[in-house]
Amino acid sequence: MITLYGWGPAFGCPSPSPFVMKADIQLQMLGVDFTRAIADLDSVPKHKAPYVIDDGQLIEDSNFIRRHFETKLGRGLYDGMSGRDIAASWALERLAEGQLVKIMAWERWMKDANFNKGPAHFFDAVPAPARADVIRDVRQAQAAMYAGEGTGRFTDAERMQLATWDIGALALHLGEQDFLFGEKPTCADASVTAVLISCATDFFDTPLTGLVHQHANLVAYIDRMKARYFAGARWPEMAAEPA
Ligand SMILES: N[C@@H](CCC(=O)N[C@@H](CS)C(=O)NCC(=O)O)C(=O)O
Repeated sequence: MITLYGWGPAFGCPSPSPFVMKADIQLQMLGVDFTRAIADLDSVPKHKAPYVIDDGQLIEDSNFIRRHFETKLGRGLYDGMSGRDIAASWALERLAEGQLVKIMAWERWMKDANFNKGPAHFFDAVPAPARADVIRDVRQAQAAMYAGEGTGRFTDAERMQLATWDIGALALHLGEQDFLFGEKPTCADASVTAVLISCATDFFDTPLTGLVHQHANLVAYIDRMKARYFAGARWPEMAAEPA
């Protein structure tokens, strides 16, 4: 029995977490038969989702989930790709989930209006008397983290300039193709789509939505990937929330 732990639809996206979307897509790409369940972050050492339990074995982190099943199944998401395309694939993944995702998360967590309508609800289960303090502490820790790694030191305009370059590079690479490396989806499509969906949602008030929608090819690509991988995805009701 294989279970992917994460969270289902929220914020106008198939999951509030791009990493959960990525792992979900990659498991489907690999042909893994799995079910979905709500994550309990306190139950896992890294305190992050996605994680998978495969017949009692815990695998944390989307990249290691992918590696676990590639090893187990003896087939991989790079199969058939040239070395040059594999290198480009990894670079595109890192651009999306190492850079652009930080700007997306900053928009959700650091802008009060966005936070209040979105991530604040992750804390609805915290007893009311403690909730405001918990939220304040978590957001202060997030702000310190963003300041430390640099995203928080840019002005809004600078952050959006960086996002414009990131999103523009993804649009240029995709071009007229259906998927990043041609007619069939490959590894990086999972990660890139997950982050683009997270940026493009109109649930939040952020320039990122418009930056993605400026590129008709990206909008069509997102729709294509959503129809292929999320039309039939079934999640249980949220019973635990990310922190
Ligand atoms: N590198 C991890 C990133 C996972 C991640 O950042 N997950 C977030 C949700 S998007 C999370 O669980 N955050 C909870 C926390 O940091 O406490 C992966 O690829 O799986």
